[in-house]
Amino acid sequence: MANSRILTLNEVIIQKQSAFPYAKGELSRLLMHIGLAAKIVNNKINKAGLETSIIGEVDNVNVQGEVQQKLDVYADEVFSKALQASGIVCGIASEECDEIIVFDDEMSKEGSYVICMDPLDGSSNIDVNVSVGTIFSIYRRISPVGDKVTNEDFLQPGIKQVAAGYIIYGSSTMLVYTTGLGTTGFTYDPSIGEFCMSHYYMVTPKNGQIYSINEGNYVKFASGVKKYLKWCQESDKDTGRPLTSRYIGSLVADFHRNLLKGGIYLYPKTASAPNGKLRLLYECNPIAFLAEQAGGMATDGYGNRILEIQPTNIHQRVPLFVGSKDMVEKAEEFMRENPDD
Ligand code: P6P
Repeated sequence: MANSRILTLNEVIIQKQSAFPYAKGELSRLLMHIGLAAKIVNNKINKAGLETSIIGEVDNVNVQGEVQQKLDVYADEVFSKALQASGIVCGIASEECDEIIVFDDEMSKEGSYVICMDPLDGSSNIDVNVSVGTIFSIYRRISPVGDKVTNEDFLQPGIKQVAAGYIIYGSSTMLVYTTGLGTTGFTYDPSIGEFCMSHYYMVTPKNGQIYSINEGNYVKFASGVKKYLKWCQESDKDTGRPLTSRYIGSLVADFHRNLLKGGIYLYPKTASAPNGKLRLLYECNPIAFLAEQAGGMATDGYGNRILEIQPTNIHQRVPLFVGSKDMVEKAEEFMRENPDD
């Protein structure tokens, strides 16, 4: 029956476009190009274990000071080419590139959108077959159409995002995105080569039993974080504790699990990382947008809503507390009651 047929990513994108009466279809086309790039990268990742030419490191350290994986470079190239081919994107800020990527061909200069992206987040997990992800964040440019894109086009607060999402290359490959009308998930069906809608309107549980943090940094955490973690680990039947610790070391995988089951992901600042590790533009803002659209919450642990932080640098880092609303609020309570030493 027609009404029970699975809807593909492109069909849902077009459907949601109708909610924007003045939409010219550009954002829809852009999201479709992202879906295409995701299929290409997914195909390569699925064979990574077999194609020794694509796993391992390249002889380069990126602007983050992280050794680049071959698949980091590959994913960056695939998404950059697909986005430039869309003719709608005038530039990209990528985790893999020190400076913004300016598309200065005539068609792209007329583009209305800019993209912030982490082409392959958690890529150090590739060689051990752990889930990794691509994260993207879409803004309308603020510089005049026809001019070359500038840094200011990317230094917009997260509340200005027109869309955001991630692809998780896991036991199945999913694309999860929002345009501000809720968070929707699609599962890739390789038999037809399409992302098929599997989670129409994702709502994250208000509370949860999972906390995700790298406890190897425990001694470097602020006292508020330490006391929150101890609270999570104490037994208290009334509040359903102790909670469960789950940490994959891949933001997209940890966030996706917590989004579905309920939970909190924390990457606090430490003495050695005074602004935390995660990047505002292409990790924290898109994840925060998706979390809020699913009823969750995202702050820096100090009462600042991630989406309202004014960026000052395209690779700026901020601490991240994201997930179930009651859990983020509880962690924030410990941070307020135990101000930094
Ligand atoms: P750590 C991967 O490098 C990443 O950016 C996120 O995907 C992940 O959650 C985090 O860093 C892991 O960092 O310091 O715990 O290894």
